[in-house]
Amino acid sequence: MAVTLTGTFVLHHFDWFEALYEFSRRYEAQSFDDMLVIVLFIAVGATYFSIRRSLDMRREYELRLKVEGRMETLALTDALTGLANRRHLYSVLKSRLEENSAEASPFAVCIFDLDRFKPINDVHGHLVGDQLLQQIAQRAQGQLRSGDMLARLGGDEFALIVNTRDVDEDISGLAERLITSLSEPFHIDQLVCHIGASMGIAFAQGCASQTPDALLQRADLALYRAKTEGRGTFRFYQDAMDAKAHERTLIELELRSAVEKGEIRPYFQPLICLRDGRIEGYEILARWDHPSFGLVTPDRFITVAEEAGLIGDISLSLLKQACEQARSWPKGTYLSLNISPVQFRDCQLSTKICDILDRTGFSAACLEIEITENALVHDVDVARRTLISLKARGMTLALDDFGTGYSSLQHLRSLPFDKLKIDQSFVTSMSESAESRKLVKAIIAMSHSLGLKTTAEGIETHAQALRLTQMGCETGQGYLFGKPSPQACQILLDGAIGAA
Ligand code: G
Ligand code: G
Ligand code: MN
Repeated sequence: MAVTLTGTFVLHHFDWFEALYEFSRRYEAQSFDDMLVIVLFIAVGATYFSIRRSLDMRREYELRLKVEGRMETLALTDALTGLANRRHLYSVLKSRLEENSAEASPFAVCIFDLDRFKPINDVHGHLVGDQLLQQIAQRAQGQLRSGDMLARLGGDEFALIVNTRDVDEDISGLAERLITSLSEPFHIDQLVCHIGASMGIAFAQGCASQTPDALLQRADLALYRAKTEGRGTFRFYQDAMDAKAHERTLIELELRSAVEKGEIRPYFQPLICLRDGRIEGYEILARWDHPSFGLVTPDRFITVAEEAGLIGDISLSLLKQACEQARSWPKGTYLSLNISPVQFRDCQLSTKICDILDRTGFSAACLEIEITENALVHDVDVARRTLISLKARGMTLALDDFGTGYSSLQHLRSLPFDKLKIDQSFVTSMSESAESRKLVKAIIAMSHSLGLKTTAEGIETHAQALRLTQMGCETGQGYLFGKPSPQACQILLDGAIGAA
């Protein structure tokens, strides 16, 4: 039946009836049966080809669907780990935030990033780094509850959508579990890698602007806090962090023009010879005299300046101003300048400092450079090169805040330091703790045996000054002798040290 119908349709549609008539006239001699066989043959053929064509089209369509689906999956997947990527996370966050708030199930976003991943990648190569990231993804995935979503944002940064039972469910347990599991060693071939993770957490509920960006930014702020407060830990977002980030942005904006306007000025804190109470020099301490913020202390702007790449200019500007002011000081009075670890990356540092000394006529022999221990941690070879170059030009080198950072005694022996500044935390605790007194005594003895002089920071009482003098400490600094001030105080401090 179908064959007949199709045959009739084809014959009609393509005017083959006429052709057939012509054909039958021409071949009247042939029998009707033969004709019918031919017609049927044509109909069957046409049917066969149309079915085949429609099957082909259907296969092509399915293939296209499959390829499109695969491309969509690829676009939402991180190729290395197979986790969701940033785009996927965004779209999930967006749709969850758009859910009607009454029905929406509460959730939190965690961002974590790895501690000590970069050195492994740098030292052992990207292949090892890639394998490590894959193992991390697997291990982190193993800590999640079903329905939670793990994504890789890029590099060593991951994000997590955690479903919470109620708006203020405590998810510290999960955060702790995850961080602990990532701090267990990873094995890659023969290699054992120790890394760790820091995490920032923000709850979707209570986030005023309900956008993925706002939520991720909150988790990021909390992560930043976790990292600055010791790594290997987690922090929940708090509104105060937003205010702090806002202040930071404001400070960075203002800081750029502050150097040119001369708003960052040197303050001077006296360094006292403990033997005779005379001022031997001054530490240069930065102060920002801002027209509306007032006097800004370095703890609020030095880190910003370091991150914004402004610390080099600030430091050199302070040195220039200080050298100019020092022209009227007694000969031989020295200046002590703090150099940030960031400045060590500038291989022109010692040349730039010498240019200022030449221009202002200040002697290199009267310039002391203070470096914190952390400057030596990042790249001790770069630090060594700069230190040797500064020393070769006649400057003195002091290791600042000794005892608070990560330096090893090896650094003290192998780098050309002249002086060690004992951190004020030791000096402060000397009065109550016999242990601290022993420690300070040991530090001074060790410095002397290495041929280094010592300065004690944060001296506030006569008793401290006296004790340090008896222990053989050469130089003292602290509120007892003078706070940082915009003018160098040219007074003799006879008697300040009491019985010394
Ligand atoms: O000045 P204060 O007295 O508040 O100093 C706080 C901290 O800021 C100290 O650790 C000091 O070393 C640092 N600091 C002060 N001035 C400078 C500077 O010019 N450069 C750098 N790198 N650190 C500074
Ligand atoms: O560069 P350094 O970290 O050493 O800077 C010295 C810091 O110690 C500055 O912030 C300075 O204002 C502060 N300071 C200096 N003397 C004293 C002191 O006697 N007591 C206290 N509490 N702080 C001091
Ligand atoms: Mn200092």
